[in-house]
Amino acid sequence: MHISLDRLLADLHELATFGATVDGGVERTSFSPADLAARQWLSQRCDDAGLTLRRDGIGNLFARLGDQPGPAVWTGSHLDSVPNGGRFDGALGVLCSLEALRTIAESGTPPPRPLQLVVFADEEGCYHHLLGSTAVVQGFDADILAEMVGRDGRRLTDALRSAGIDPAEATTTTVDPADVHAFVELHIEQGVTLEGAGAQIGVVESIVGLGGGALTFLGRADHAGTTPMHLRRDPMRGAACFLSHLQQVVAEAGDGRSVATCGRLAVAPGADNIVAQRITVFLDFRDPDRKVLEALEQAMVQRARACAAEHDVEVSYERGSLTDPVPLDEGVRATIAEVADEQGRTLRHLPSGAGHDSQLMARIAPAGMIFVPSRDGRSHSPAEHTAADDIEAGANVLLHTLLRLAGT
Ligand code: HGY
Ligand code: MN
Ligand code: MN
Repeated sequence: MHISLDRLLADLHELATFGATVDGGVERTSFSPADLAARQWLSQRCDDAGLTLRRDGIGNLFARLGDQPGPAVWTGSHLDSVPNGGRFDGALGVLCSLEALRTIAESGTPPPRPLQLVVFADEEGCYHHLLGSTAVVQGFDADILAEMVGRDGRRLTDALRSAGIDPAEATTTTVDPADVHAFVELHIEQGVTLEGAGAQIGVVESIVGLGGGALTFLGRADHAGTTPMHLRRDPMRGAACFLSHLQQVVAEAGDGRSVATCGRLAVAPGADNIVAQRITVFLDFRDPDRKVLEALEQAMVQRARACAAEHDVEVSYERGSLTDPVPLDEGVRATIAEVADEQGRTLRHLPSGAGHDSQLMARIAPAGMIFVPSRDGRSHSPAEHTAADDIEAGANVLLHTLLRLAGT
């Protein structure tokens, strides 16, 4: 049994039209019109394939194949993208999962266990890092959900309503672990290891821990022309001081595998001719070891405090989320490696420096990931690309991994 590459590539091409950007990427931020349209299209494709559809209260989509009793083998990824992202991140995993389930359905020989495709909401953290899979695994209280505001300033509750979801449903999303036999996610590597090793299949060993938080430097709004430099309490100076030291903080507080960046700033009131009152520095920091991650977070906050004092402004810190690093399941990894080997694919075992929904699913079920190569390691950019023969290799390894986990 093998997938239909033509059909899979046609789906990939069509999906990339939702939120298409001029330079060949996609912009499908969570619950945007493009994201909602893509989810609608995907639901229709699942319906066409005879899968049974369900949506939960945070917007996760589920498409089930087979009504055999007992826990299902889950597979899937996400459809939302980062701003100005690529057409493969998340989308490839969803479509390879759909193609695998469609191929199994068409074979007419259902495996002993049911299978379920899942499309997780807001994996890219517009509202919360790995929102949908966190909701499946641990859930959110109503007051936490009510406070969530996206990068675009929209409240999550309003975004859910725009998707036709009653926010009250968003507090009842957790799944009984007994319903999940195993979880497998196919994803682009978003790094250079596979390409460098000439390997087509990556068997992911572990997923990095990732933290998000916001440092807010507070000064005093003043006239940009008439206020003498020595009288200013300009928060931009504190933020600039912190950012200029960030690389050194990571080198000193990290363990050589740590990374941190600021990909987004917010300035208020935000006019060229006003000395800013407030600037928020949004942080993304990662390490495979939770203790190092927390030490790095502390070191960044300390450095920010020193910079604020040096520049006569104040600073506060608010942690957004801290998602644990996880080892992936030995058994699922062995199955992926066996299947790849039987299919004559070159493989490589490697850790993931990107966060994935699998790191939440690993908390409730044996979870594994299949990586396929990224050209030049590029991702979170329209330059994202994976070659068709690597897509075919990955999708067939996924298909037979799912069949084996489903008891065939
Ligand atoms: O940020 C990440 O690692 C993932 O793309 N959400
Ligand atoms: Mn991503
Ligand atoms: Mn992703």
